[in-house]
Amino acid sequence: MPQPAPPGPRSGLLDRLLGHRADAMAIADGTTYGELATHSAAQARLLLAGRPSLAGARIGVLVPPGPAFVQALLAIWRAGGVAVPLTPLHPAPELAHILSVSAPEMVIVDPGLAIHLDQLATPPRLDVETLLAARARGTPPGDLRSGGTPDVAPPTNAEPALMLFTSGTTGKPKGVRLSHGGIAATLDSLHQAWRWRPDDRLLHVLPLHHTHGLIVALLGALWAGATVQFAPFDATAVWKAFADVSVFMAVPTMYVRLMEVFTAAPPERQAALAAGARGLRLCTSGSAALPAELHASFAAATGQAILERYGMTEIGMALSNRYEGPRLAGSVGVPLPGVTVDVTDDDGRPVPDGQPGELRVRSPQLFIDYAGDAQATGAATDHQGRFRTGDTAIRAADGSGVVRLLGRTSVDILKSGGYKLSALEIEDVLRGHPAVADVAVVGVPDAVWGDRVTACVVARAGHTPTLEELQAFAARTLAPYKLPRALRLLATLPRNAMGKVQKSLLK
Ligand code: MCA
Ligand code: AMP
Repeated sequence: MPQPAPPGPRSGLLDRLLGHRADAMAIADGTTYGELATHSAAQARLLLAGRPSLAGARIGVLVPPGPAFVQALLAIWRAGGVAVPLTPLHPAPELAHILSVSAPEMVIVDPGLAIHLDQLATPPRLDVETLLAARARGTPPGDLRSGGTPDVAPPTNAEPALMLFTSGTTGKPKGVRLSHGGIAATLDSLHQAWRWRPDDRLLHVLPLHHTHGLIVALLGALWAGATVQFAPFDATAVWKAFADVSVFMAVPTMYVRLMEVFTAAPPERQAALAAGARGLRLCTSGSAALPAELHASFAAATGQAILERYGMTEIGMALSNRYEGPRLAGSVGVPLPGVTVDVTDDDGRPVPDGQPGELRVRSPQLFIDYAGDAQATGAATDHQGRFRTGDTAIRAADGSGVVRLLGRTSVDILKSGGYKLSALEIEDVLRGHPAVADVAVVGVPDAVWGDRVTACVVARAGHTPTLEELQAFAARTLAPYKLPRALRLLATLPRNAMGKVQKSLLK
């Protein structure tokens, strides 16, 4: 028996993504918005297999960036499911953790990536080609909005749409549940702030298992009815592609790589590269601090003032430099539409402008919860409903409201190439190495990566572990971007009277 649709307004996110002009180009390979809408209806029906709704069931997606990923995402959402993006960068133990927390009822898999699931006890797999073929079998297109498929109950704004995994100060990565309404709030806010246009074309080079690549970039463009051009990140190719696009979004490490290519090029080649970049409407940076010198060198090369913004998996996007400018190097700007932020002391009381404190955020974009972790969810927000970011910030004393970030309140959270890492998670793995008696992981400032993951190791008697050995050992468990990039062998780790490692001394 079909069940009635859950109460509440239905997903504004889906309404928006499916409501664009049918002949407008969604993806640069030629996929139109009309095709995304009609095919995803047929594909949703395949996932439903006769049920009225997936009713919040999780569906894993191990599919590379491209039109198939977008189709899978829309199909899952139309069927009332929660998408869990997976990445082949994760070795089996990390995938196993994600699958254990998210407990998907099915994983949609690209045949080329299926090998990554082979060692794992996974739920049933659906070959993405089979999903895509749902249109080819001539399933009549339906339209959830017009009631063309009365057997399907569309999701509401309050329902979960995504589960994204992010590192915290304790334990393994947590599954952050984001709602349709929360994601829509992020996209609506960025749409206003950054003046997205339907004739924009986004060069998309970011991974899709995090907020930056998935929500800010991919869905940001699709919300606007713009065109997405996917490409793996390659600095030389990006310079070439600039001439064909209007928007580019990246983490600071990518701008470092771009400037390496530019600096190494002879003058006439530099002129050609710069000419391509000059036509961009918008270049943004986020996920980690963009060094002021990098902002300046990119501007000198291309005439583009990179617009830096700040966000977090749990809070969506909170702060951004103003589109109209000035785009201040070393600052993350002012609250985005719909967002309010406080810079507070430990008790949550706002500190005066010009003084540092913890950034706390109130926003319709906030997450639902950490999946299966009520305690962590409760601790993340204060009694006023503000999310405690763990980022230390300062608001300019000149009354402009402009915020600068000073770092993290916890030394155990690192950012490498835009990826958030838990020092404790890496330490736990390294401690399992037979030559390691004790270990502390710290982030040492690095011009390319932001934080350089540095393992400070006390070796067991008679052992001298090398960096390569530790990397090879940890690579069985951890994604490549979490591996230590430097090793310091020490006789002891500095500890305070309580026995806690003094990481500031190690750094
Ligand atoms: C790759 N490597 C890394 C990293 N990435 N090492 C440390 N940190 C990393 N992030 C290693 C590889 O394992 C390899 O090591 C060597 O560097 C070269 O690899 P390659 O892939 O060629 O690196 P790259 O292309 O030069 O640069 C990496 C990258 C990548 C493209 C910048 O890290 C990346 O895609 N970062 C984006 C992360 C992201 O999207 N974060 C958003 C989180 P070896 O030589 O030993 O094999 S969402 C978020 O933060 C919030 C919401 C927000 O505000 O956006
Ligand atoms: P994630 O958990 O991957 O969503 O990462 C969120 C964290 O990235 C934030 O808490 C910040 O520490 C960091 N971050 C994001 N944007 C910026 C930025 N523009 N400058 C400095 N740090 C940033």
